[in-house]
Amino acid sequence: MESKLATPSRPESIFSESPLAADQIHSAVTDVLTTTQFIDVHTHLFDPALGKLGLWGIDELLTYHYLEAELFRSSAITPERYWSLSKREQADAIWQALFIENTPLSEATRGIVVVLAAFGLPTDSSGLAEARAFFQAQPLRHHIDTVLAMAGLSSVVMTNDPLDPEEAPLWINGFERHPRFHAVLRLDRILRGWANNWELLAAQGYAVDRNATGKSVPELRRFLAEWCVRMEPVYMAVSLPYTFQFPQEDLTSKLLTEAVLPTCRDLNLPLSLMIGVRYQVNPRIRLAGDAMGRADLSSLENLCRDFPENRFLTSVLSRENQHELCVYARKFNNLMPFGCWWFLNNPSIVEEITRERIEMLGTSFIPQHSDARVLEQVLYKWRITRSIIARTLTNSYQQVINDGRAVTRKEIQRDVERLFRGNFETWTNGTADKG
Ligand code: FIX
Ligand code: ZN
Repeated sequence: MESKLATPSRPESIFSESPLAADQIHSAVTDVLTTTQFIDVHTHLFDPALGKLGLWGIDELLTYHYLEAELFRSSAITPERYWSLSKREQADAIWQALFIENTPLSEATRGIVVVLAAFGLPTDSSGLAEARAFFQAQPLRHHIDTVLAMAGLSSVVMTNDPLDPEEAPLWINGFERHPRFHAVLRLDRILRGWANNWELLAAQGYAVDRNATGKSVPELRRFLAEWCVRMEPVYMAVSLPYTFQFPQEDLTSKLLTEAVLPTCRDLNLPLSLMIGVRYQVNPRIRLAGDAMGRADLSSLENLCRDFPENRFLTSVLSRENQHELCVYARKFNNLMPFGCWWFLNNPSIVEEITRERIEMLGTSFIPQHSDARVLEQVLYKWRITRSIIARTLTNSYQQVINDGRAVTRKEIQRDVERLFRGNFETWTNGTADKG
């Protein structure tokens, strides 16, 4: 009888290739990362059929809330004065303060440099005339394909709000879907803002009330089911404050338990939880005014344990919560950590988090998402991510070679596909593309 310790026979296909030498690993990993198309599992980009909701071009790139936050640190302009400017004047002010009067060293300013350079546009000119002319000349649908190809993405996952006064009517009227934009049913207004938003559901014909009593729960389930037919989302999602507690005597817990989680189970959809925001600590700077806080992740523990039939795609905003998230993922296989979200999306932190996740979870996690709000941002967010992951994976493969096990390129290909496609496709039942 073959002893347990015997090295398992190596399936011919993966190991048919000759093993890579340690000094061949980095170029093999880099090549595989560059030639493999990823799925961007969380963005704020929009199907071109959703019109002006989709942001692109140099003025939108420069007025990104990450750069607005940095503007107010490097210029005397007040937020009130800034908001009184036109989009173009705002972009000019940010270009002047962060790219002319200062060197673009931050992750967000470097991003602009990467995008301009990628299109062969000047990165140090006094003005933006040439860049504006270039972007204005791009036919959108062709530009989308170009940008996604340059970013190495087969598709992106949107963030769609069924109660947004601008977006909801577009879905209700219907439109021809772009195959590379997947929908997500975003539930912040329902799970975090019921008191202020229940009337929006009532206006769509659902018999709900302020305290979610009476028929509210079954009506909310009907709302979710009908919007899932309309949007065909790959998952439902919500961002939650760092103070999020579950279970709790509040509407968030009630609607999660009685409506959202059962509907996710019925429709076999994962729920994405993005935990750790300190909303609007400085409302004067609007979207840039959110901050973060360390969350008590025992709420996540309770959800994963008490709802084993539900799958939780989870990202946490606090650096201090990352290790806990890995530990919980080792306890619950209905928990999939994803991305280095928002304030964590900085190269030094992405490397730290990714190394820890590989050490604790192998390849059973989703390393990154872009959170792009402007189309061309995927260019720099994925370029920076690929270079970090190349270093981190190279280090891991060289370690296993030093430990005494050979590695082949096919294995690297398999692992990279799992990290940036397979895990998400499995969790979304293959509803995301098979690019
Ligand atoms: O809740 C979210 O999806 C966050 O990503 C955004 O609200 C945030 O403003 C952002 O753009 C982060 O990168
Ligand atoms: Zn986001």
